[in-house]
Amino acid sequence: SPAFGTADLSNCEREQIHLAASIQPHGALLLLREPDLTVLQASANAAAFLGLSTPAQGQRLGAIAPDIAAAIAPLLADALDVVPAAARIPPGQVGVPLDAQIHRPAGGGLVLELERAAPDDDATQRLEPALQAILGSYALRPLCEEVCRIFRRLTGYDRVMVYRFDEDGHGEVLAEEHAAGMEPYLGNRYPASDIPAIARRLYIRSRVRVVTDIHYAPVPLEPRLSPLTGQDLDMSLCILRSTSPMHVQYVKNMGVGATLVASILVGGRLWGLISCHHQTPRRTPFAMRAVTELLAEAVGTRIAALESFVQSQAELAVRRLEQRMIEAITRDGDWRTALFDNAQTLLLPMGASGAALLFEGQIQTAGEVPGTAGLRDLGTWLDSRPRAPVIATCALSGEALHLAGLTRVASGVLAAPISTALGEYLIWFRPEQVSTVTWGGDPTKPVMVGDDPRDLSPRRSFAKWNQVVEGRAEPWSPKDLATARLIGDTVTDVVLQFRSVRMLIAE
Ligand code: BLA
Repeated sequence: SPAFGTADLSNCEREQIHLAASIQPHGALLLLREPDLTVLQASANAAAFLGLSTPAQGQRLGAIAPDIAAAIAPLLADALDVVPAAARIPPGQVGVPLDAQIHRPAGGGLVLELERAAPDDDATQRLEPALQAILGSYALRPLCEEVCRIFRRLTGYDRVMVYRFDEDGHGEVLAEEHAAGMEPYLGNRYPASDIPAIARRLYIRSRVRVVTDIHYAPVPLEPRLSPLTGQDLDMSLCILRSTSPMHVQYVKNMGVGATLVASILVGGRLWGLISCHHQTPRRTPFAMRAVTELLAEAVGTRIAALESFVQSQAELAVRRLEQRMIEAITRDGDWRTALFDNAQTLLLPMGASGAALLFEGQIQTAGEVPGTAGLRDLGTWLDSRPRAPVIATCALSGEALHLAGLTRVASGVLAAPISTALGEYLIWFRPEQVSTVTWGGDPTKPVMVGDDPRDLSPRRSFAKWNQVVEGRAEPWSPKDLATARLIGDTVTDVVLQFRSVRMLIAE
C-alpha cells in the first residue's frame, strides 16, 4: 500500500491515511511515555507552541508544562483508547487558554494534542432546540434539510451538505444549504472511490474531522517514527492529523478553504456524512466540535428510528395487502386486482419504479416496466437461475447479456417466485441510474476523467460516477430483499388458497 502522501490516482484508495506522520500547524502534538509522561515524539512546532527554549523530546511534561500535566492528570484513569478526553488549560505559560485532547493510540503511549481555545461560546445553549428539531423530524429528507440549516447556523460554515452512501459506497448529496452565489451540489453523485474504503472505515472511529486551512504546510513529527513501536504513529484518532494530499487537492480545486466533516452512523454503519465547507480558513474549537459530534449522533439515532418506522409500515402494508387479496378472491374471483388496482401499494414499499406479475401465462404490470416480450424473456431467465426466495440484481445486463435491451427501465430486478411452477413471479424494477440523474452544473462544460489530480472536482466525480454505475440501478438493500421476500411469501400463500378454492369449485 502506498505510504501517506505518496499515492496517485491509480492506488490512492489504499493510501495509509492514519499514518500521516504530520499534523496541521494550528496546534501541537506530543507522544508521551506512561506513567512518567516523558515526551517521546513531538510535532516540529511543539517547543515554539509551548514557549520552550529547548526541544520537548526527552523531557517530562510535568517539567516543561506543569499546568497541562496537572489538567490531564485526572483523566488518565480512563481507557482513552476509543474516546479521547479533553481538558481546558487556563492561560499560564503560553498566555492564552488551551484545549488539550488526549487518547491512547494503538501501539501504546499517550497522545496529547494542544490547540488554542476559542473565547467561551455558549454553543450548548443552542444545542437544545437543535436536538429537538432533529429528534422531532418525521421523514428523512426534511430531517437532512433541517440538519443543513442547523449546522450552518451553529458552525457558520458557508456550505453544509448531507451525503448518503448507498450499498456500494457510492454517494449522493441529499440536502444542502449554502451562502448566496455558490454553485449548488445538491443531487450530485460521486463514486465510492472518492472516499476510499480505508477512509470510510476510519470515519466510523473518528467521528469529526477538521481542516482549518487547506493551504497549510504540514508539520512533521520528530522523530518520524514512534520510539515505542519503531513505526509511524497511528494517528487514527488525532484531531490534528494531516489530511491526505489527494483529498487536499480535491478540496483546493473546489475553491474551499476549510472543512469540517462529521460522520453519521446508523446501526454501527457509516450511513453518510455532514460535510461543511468554508471559502476561507476557519477554526472550529473543541467545544463546537463536541456539539457537532453530539448532533451527528442524534441524526444517526433519528435516521435509525425513521428507517425502522418505514420498515414496520412496509410490514403493515403487506399484511393489509394479504387481507385485500383474500377479499378480492371472494369479490372478483381473482386476487390480482388487489395488487394492481393501486400501483403505489406494490411500488412504494420497495422503492421500485415498476412491477410485473407473471402468473398462469398472463402478465399484469404497474409503473415503468419492459414490454411483454422482454418480460417473457426475463421470466425464462429467472427460471434458469437457482431457485431462491428472492432473486435480485442491480445490473441485469451484466448478468444476462441477451437482456441488455431492458437496461434502461430494468437494470434493477428483484423477483419473488409466487408458486412452485416455472414462470410465476412477482417482479420489481429499478431504472438505470445514469438515465435518471442529471448533473446540476453546467452540462456544456467538457467532462474530464483523466488521471491528473489537478482535475479532481465534483464535476469529474460525477462523470466518473456515470462511468462506474453505467448499466446499474440503485442497489437493493437487505431491507428491500426482506420486504420482497415477505410479499412473495404472502402472495404464495394466497395463490395456494386461491388454487385450492378453485379446485373445490371445479369438483
Ligand atoms: C476523503 N473525499 C474525502 C471526504 C470527502 C470526499 C467528503 C471526507 C473528508 C473528511 O471526512 O474530512 C469527497 N468532497 C468529496 C466529494 C465532494 C466533496 C465527492 O465536497 C463533492 C461535493 N479522493 C478522490 C480520489 C481519491 C480520493 C479519486 O476524489 C483517490 C482514490 C482520496 N478522499 C481521498 C482520501 C480521503 C478522501 C484518501 C481521506 C482524507 C483523510 O481523511 O485523510
